[in-house]
Amino acid sequence: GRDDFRDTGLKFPPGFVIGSATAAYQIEGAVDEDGRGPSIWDTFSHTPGRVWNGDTGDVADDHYHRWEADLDLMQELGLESYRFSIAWPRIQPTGRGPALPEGIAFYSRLVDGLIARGITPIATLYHWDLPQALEDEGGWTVRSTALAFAEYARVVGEALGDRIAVWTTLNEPWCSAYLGYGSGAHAPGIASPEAALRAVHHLNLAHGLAIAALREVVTNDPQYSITLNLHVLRAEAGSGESGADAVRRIDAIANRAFTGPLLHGAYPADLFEDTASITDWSFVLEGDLAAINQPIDVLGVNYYATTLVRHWDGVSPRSMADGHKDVGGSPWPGADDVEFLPQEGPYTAMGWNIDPSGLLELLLALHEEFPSQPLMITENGAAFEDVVSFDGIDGAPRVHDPLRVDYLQRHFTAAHRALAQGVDLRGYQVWSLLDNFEWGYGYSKRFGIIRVDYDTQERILKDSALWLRRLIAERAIPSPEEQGDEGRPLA
Ligand code: GBH
Repeated sequence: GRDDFRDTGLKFPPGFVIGSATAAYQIEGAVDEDGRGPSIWDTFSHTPGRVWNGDTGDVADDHYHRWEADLDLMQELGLESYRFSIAWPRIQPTGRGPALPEGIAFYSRLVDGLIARGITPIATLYHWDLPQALEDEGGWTVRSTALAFAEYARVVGEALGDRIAVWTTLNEPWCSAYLGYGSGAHAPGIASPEAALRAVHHLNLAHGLAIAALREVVTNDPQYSITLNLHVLRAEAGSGESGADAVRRIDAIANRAFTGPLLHGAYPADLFEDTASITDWSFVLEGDLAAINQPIDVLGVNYYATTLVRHWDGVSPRSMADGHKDVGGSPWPGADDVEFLPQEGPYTAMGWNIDPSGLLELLLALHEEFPSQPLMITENGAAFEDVVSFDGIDGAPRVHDPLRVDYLQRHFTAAHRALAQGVDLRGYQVWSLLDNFEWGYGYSKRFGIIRVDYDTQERILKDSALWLRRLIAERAIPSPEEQGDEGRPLA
């Protein structure tokens, strides 16, 4: 029906690239190998009390050693693209200096392996694993980190710049700035509104400088991009003007703080006003906005859930039901009088509400604000409490994950409706290929379409992986009942 987003049979056009995504620290493991330096996530995860159960990325999915078998799984699923990230500390262990040959070699093999299997490589330069040595100099709160990032982009571009189809500079700078330096829920675990806003700007600057550096060294004709987690904001029903103002406030800090400089060439004036008691933004130097405002070929969009807000009266206990752990700081500098409300279910295992209409709304809004800007869904997916059953061929282990299949079907439907309404949407990367290290939640949350047994490192294709294989093969949304029964364990 039209309302539940459970359409089937919808065809995706040729050129709409369907694949899956991961990030280095979440899957690679091998943190002490081949000269890799420590990152802020090594430090953070090894600090007691920071990550659920004391989990770390030390081993993760052991993808650093199992990359070839993982590429074979991607091929078996027929993935058209694979979005992965490059670990900065494997390339420059201290964040500066020449590229480490072993680090380059790993990603070079990976990229060659993708191309040999007909899979388009989408490379993200930064998915949160800042070299610890740069954090020791101030991390994203200081300008020198943005300059170092441009040098890192250059050395990676020199090595891989003949083979990458899409370069993404940063993954979700919102998380790096506001969870890393504002709330402290993510590495480096700092809780300072001023630090968070400084980080916003230096991340934006890093993006712009990195694109310029890449353009100087790459030899093929790639697409350049950045991936944002834009918030789809809704005001509490009946909250009137104060609700609308709460939306405006969060929209400024969460969304327009990035799309403003990146795509319009300016920070929004209301952001400066809302945060005036925290900073005068004097770290924005002359020329920075021109450097940031590089044309990009595709804007990456990560979408999981919507956000519901209202104005807080300052008296009643303030609700922060936004899925964030209470870690002391706020990820919303300058918005202490906004409340985040619980939303209508159903929910994923993260507690996030499932609402594919939010994805459609986001794509349509972006298309309206930036009509000539191509878009790509660089992450969408869900964690659920998966159960392994032994009802495959010869009692082989299977994972029946109908909730994930339903989640994906409904969000692919939203994407298709956006296409049908004229949005220039270029593709869809499902988060995630493998169960992996879910940041502050450690291994307690499973987002994979492939199950990982963390004792044996065995991979099992979940029903959702088989469903995606069918979608790609037919270029149409299959119904959940049409998944087939081909699941089997793979070593
Ligand atoms: C992405 O972060 C990351 O890129 C990826 O590494 C990660 O594994 C994946 O998603 C799953 O978490 O809090 O209810 O208002 C997403 C982080 C999740 C932060 C959604 C904002 C808003 C929903 N974002 N969250 S809610």
